[in-house]
Amino acid sequence: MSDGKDQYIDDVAVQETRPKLQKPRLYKVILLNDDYTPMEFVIVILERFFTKTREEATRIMLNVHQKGIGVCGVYAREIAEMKVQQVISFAQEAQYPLQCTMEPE
Ligand code: TYC
Repeated sequence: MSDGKDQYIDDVAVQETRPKLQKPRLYKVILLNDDYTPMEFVIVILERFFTKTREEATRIMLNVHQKGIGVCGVYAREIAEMKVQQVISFAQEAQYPLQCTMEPE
């Protein structure tokens, strides 16, 4: 199919490459503080679902504990959605009120 942009070289149609697709938006996965979820439980979540070292996980957890909110990682939309669900399910199973959400970067 011709869009009028084909070039003809030796009677062969050479189509221009398509314009590059936009890069997918990235999303911050955000953890919220509460008074009931144990610190150790939050650290385990950060290690298990966000592949943080114990030191990084402790730092992020304490930051959320002190500031009320904090970023666990930045991902493409589908990955961020999956991580939010994993955290919420894991916390629900343990009957902790931990909240996790996401927002575009
Ligand atoms: N504030 C909780 C406590 O004192 C710990 C905590 C940290 C809970 C981070 C949630 O996202 C959170 N046990």
